Amino acid sequence: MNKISRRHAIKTTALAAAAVAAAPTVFAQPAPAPVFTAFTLPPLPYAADALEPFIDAQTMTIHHDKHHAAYVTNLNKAVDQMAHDKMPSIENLLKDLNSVPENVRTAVRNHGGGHYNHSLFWQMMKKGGGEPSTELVQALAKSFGAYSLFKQQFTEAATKIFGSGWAWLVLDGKDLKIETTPNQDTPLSAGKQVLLGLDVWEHAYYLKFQNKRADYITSWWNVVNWDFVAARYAKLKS
Ligand code: MN3
Repeated sequence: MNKISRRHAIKTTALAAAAVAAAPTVFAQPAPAPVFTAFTLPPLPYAADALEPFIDAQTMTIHHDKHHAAYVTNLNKAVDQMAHDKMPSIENLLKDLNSVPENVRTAVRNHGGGHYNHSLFWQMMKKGGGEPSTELVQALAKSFGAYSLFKQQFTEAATKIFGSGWAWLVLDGKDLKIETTPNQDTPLSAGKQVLLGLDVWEHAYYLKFQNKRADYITSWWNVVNWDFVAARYAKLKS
């Protein structure tokens, strides 16, 4: 091969190779954006119909599979804009919202709060409910006058929440208190530990109870997982 034809051959080969390399990109689909999954949806700790007839299966399914799932998805979208290598736990994100970058702080507050509150809420209920431990009954009596008065005051607080929010039994230092928060705000962001919480967003009861929040609350007392509450109290009070 003389010099010119060799150069031509090299050029032709190079062009062909470039064409082959370029060809797939003509038909390639854009790669989907990577899905960031720092946080995942925990499964319900029981079957969706386990709390029937007090909380219906359809509400549980939609509440967990759609509402809670959406909080997780939107929380992941928000924190995807933060440094991935030192992602705090959900507890630490919510405990110190001021340290969350301002551009995602509201999203973390809303969706992170939604994820955290619901993750606890599923565990705060169980089939068969039960009664608080003796230790917890005594602690509730000391703070609220009697266990029955605690239930009465908690019910009243939950009933009176205007719009969407939560009623809580919290541990504030060593004190038991009843509090409410709007939206998905969590007492953890105010330095308090949650022992028991009740979701009074309409999505938690509307299918079965429609506008009758009071009936939902009355029904919910039958499925409170007092073992879980007592275990949290024992762990967090010290
Ligand atoms: Mn909810």
